[in-house]
Amino acid sequence: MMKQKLSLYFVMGSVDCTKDPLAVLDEAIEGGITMFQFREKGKGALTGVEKYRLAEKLFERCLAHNIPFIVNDDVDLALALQADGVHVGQEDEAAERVRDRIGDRYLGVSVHNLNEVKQALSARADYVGLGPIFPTVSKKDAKQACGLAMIKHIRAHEKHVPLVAIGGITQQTAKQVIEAGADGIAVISAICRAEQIREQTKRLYEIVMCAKQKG
Ligand code: TZP
Ligand code: MG
Repeated sequence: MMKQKLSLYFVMGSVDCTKDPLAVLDEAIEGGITMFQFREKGKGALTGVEKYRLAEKLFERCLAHNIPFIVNDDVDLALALQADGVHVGQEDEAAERVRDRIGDRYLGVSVHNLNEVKQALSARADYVGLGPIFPTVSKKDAKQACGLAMIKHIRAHEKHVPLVAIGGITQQTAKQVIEAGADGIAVISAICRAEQIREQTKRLYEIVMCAKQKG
């Protein structure tokens, strides 16, 4: 169930978009995304009531299409909206505490190595997000790219953990990422910066699904 939802995980905030975020999300949904994360971060990011209003509208779109709506690093916002879940990084509110606050909503945790995967699992995370796999333009403070080898390493030791890979993943690399053992790909720019969002999203979806079927 979770592994299916992670197949094509779209991460986005207003800063990532060159056009209306609602239009971007609509096209991405038409293209076949299976999960969405509202990540309102970086220079020029919305805050307060503006952030809340945008989140509310994006959530509405996801609800209408049965796409899980996850909030990055803002438990209060997730609870206020009754969102489907929360995603936190290693420097954010501790995963155990987030789990206690959100009950059985989805909990995702960003990880960079096997040790962090084990910690996330003991904090009762539903999935882990591993990355950056490749260099990324979308996260200023991203750690060094860990490569496909880290996916293989984690999968060798944690056979069942729902794992989504993130960071610099494109149509050219999606297949290798799945073959290395990821259950899905999480992308910002491969969708946000696509000239034809619906078409490019559809192509990504096909690549992931095809690779997963073979695995
Ligand atoms: N965490 C690790 S890399 C990254 C995040 C949020 C950014 C991914 O964006 P892109 O454009 O798909 O490389
Ligand atoms: Mg964070």
